[in-house]
Amino acid sequence: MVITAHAAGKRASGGKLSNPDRLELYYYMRLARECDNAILRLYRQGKIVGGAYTGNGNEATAVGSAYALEKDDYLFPMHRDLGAQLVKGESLRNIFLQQLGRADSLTCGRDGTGHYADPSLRLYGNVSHLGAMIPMAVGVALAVKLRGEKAVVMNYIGDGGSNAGEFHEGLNMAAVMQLPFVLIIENNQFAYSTPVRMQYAAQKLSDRAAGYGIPGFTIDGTNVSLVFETCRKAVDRARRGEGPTLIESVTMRMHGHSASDDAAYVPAGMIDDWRKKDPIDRLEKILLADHVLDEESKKKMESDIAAGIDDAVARAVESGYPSGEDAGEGVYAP
Ligand SMILES: Cc1ncc(C[n+]2csc(CCOP(=O)(O)OP(=O)(O)O)c2C)c(N)n1
Ligand SMILES: [Mg+2]
Repeated sequence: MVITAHAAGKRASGGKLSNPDRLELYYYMRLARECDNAILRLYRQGKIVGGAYTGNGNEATAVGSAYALEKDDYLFPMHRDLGAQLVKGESLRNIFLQQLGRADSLTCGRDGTGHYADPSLRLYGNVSHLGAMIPMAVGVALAVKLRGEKAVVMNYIGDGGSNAGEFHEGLNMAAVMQLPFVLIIENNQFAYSTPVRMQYAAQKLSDRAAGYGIPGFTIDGTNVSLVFETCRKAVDRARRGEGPTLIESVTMRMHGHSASDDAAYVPAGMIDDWRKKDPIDRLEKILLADHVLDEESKKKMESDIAAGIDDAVARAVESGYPSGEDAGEGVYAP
């Protein structure tokens, strides 16, 4: 199965998902989940530097949204969006070097998790302070417009992060200046231990869009085709110069906030209920029924994914940490 031949820019022409597109979406969702599982294993082995955060349950949102982007578009992912980074072209090598804090990583071992940028892919990984990335990403959208580029900026925020003040400042500016910006709220029912009913009084987070004079949508974030189609329309609109769109993608955070959180505060049965809507299982059932996937090609894909991850992990484990002097370089102002 040749997945990588289906490169960015050749996807879903005419805004429609072909069978190879759907197979590729499935591949990236599985790849993201297996990367997350590998990160959790490394965390339990004491090899991860810092915390470990997974996007389990968020794969359709992360993968389906980034799939709507072209090569020259900008991606500003949050901590559940490994799938979006993979779609944008980030390598397993870079991902595991970064998670393991190695000198050869994109941050030269000076930071862990998703706090890194890969300018060669126009990918700018998450700013830890919730909300702070939105005005930054909007600033890039402004630069794109001033330079007359045709690129679009896609940015993500959690349900919790969407209540930070910068959400308003950023989105308002993007709307008033008609910037090529798409903001996706990943509503995964919790912000750490705080359930959504204690976070906002609105019925839907997309209702906020009306206050900015922009389109807003609330969608089932476990349906990857729907996520893609909604995001593609928003991306096309942004590229035409018609301004931003707000998309609330409704999912469930299937793991604790991080690997150190057992999520004991999640009501009994809630995880089991959401597991019935697992985004990967949902697409798998459809692809099997449509004969786009069969058991043999599924097994081959699984073993290819496992081999790719094992290789990237082994190579990252073998590579060195930065020296003490180098680890602090650029971290503190002189
Ligand atoms: C301004 C700010 N406050 C608090 C934190 C600590 N913190 C990091 S992630 C998080 C929860 C975020 O919840 P949400 O935005 O819903 O995203 P999720 O983790 O659920 O995907 C908190 C409180 C932070 N990073 N920045
Ligand atoms: Mg959340």
